[in-house]
Amino acid sequence: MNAITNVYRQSPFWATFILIMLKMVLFRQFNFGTIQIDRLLADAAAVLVILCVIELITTRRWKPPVFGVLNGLLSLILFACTVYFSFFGSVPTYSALHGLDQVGQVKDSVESAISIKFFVFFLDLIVLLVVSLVTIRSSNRKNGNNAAGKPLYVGIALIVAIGASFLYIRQDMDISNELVQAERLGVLNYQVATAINERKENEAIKNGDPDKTAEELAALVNGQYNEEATEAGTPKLFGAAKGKNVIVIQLESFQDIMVGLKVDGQEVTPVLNDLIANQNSFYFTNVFQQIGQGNTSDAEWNVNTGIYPTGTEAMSKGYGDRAVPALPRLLSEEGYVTNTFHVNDVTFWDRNKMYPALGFDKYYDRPYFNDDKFNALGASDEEMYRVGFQELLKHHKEGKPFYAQFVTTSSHHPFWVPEKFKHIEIPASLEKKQLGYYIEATNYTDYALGLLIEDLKKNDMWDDTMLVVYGDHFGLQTKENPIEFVEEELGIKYDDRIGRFNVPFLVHVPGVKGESSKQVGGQVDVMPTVANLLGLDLKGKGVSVFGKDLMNTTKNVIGMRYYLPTGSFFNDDIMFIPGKGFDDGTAYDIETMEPVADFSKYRADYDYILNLMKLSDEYVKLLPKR
Ligand code: GP9
Ligand code: MN
Repeated sequence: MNAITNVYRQSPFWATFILIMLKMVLFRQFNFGTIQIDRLLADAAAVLVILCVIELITTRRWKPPVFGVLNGLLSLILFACTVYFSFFGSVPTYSALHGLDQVGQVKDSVESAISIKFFVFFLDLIVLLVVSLVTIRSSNRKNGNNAAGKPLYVGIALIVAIGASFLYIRQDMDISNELVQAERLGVLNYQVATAINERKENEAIKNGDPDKTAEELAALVNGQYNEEATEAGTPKLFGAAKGKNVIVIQLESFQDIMVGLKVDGQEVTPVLNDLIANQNSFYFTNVFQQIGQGNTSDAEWNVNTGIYPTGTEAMSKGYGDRAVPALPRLLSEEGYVTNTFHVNDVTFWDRNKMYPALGFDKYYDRPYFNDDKFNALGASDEEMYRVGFQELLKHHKEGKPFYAQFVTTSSHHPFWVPEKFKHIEIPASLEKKQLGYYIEATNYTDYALGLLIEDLKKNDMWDDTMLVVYGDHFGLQTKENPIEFVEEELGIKYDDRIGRFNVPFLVHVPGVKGESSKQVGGQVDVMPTVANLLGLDLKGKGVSVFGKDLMNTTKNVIGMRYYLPTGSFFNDDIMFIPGKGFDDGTAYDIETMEPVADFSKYRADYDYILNLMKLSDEYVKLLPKR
């Protein structure tokens, strides 16, 4: 024991360096699955910068404990980043710290992302702590209060390490794929690269002009992807729901695979199935999630604004101080009452800022609902609809058209449905499995929606109301639901990207015969689609959107970031994920989900989507403050 203490006391710098580098190796293995020596050198440079600074500013006596604390801090960062990676599939940047206050509420989800092996990051610390406690009394305390030793060498090492880090960062600065960039630079240098890029972007935007951005957007879209702009006349179904009430339902963690699925002969989504098969709804089977760091709240943002989440922060947090030309704001101007309903606290994900930013007149959150203790987020979906419907009925009786959004939560991870709320029997093979819980939860969500529809019908409101339904994001974690297992249990074709990111999108327009469509789309397409049906002339109002009206689209490209690296897109044929750039990327056929070897003809789509998302970021950053 004394030997360990002595080694550590003699050279806390080197001991810490070696220990942290071992953890960097582990970090790469856990997250990237590979360890390359040249990449470890990038880590080493960054670690040396930190250690040299500490070495220079700490007196000898304090070095052992200070290096110990530093080791602890870095270990905690590596541990947290690994847990985050296992849940989101990306390396977090410093901006994810904003979300820390939310962690308590999604405790169950965080716990499920922690694997016992991740605790190995703390093993040495435990050993060091125990050993130093045991030997502390017997240690001779001849370490005086000297200044740091050999400052010249340390200074030179610091300059070399900063220089090396700088060179690494400069070389990989422009890689748009965050995952590749993080892997190449290492977790620490990656933070620096992100900060530099963000600063550059903000500088450029400070001198930006919203009209110029709108012009560039029009040129980009008209140049390549806007066939409706070249056609004469009004778009198809323009104003088909003009003056109607609008109810927009966001289904929590709802994947499209659940729609139409049967288990043991029972329909999992009888209500949605009925809307599609018997009630003439439009149903888009190839729509994909596009949320960023704000998760559920970002989906609310996407569908109301048609603007991409920047991915670097929750839109509610970053842009809650703006006046966004979103559907609620535009419809308020048309005389609509605009309400949103969500059983959780409105402060969760800063919705208290986002809702006014989107232009909602009023929000209904936790205090408005009787807590029937459905799950950690609060009351059940049926309680949300019960309260919400009473409000809508009032508007109806007062003759006011309304735009109402409902954000469901009953199918939130970990998908446990209290016994008395269950409406489906899952097969024995799925008992106590996440997939089994997921079926029960999505089935309940569907059931509760059915209650709202019944209320609307009973009160003669159904024929005056357009209903829009979509999913916010995936629910099934791949770790707990291996692809073969899902395919075998559900008897479907599935994969963990195309299949997992595919969410339902349905629109029921009273008196209009809808149909199912394979047209590819994303959540940013919801706003222009709904606007067209309501007869809102976005262009005429000077509103820019970054999605397309799916009723008038036959060619589409939508971008995804955060859950996939920037530059990833879905078009009508493939899902594409870039490597360092386009050429070393990978593509999968949307229909078969099989790899596509030659994707060279889609290069223009890659350039287009990078440009489009850049313009979207510019546009949102230039939006006026409220
Ligand atoms: C509920 C919601 C949580 O308030 O924000 O959903 P998540 O973002 O964890 O999917
Ligand atoms: Mn969600």
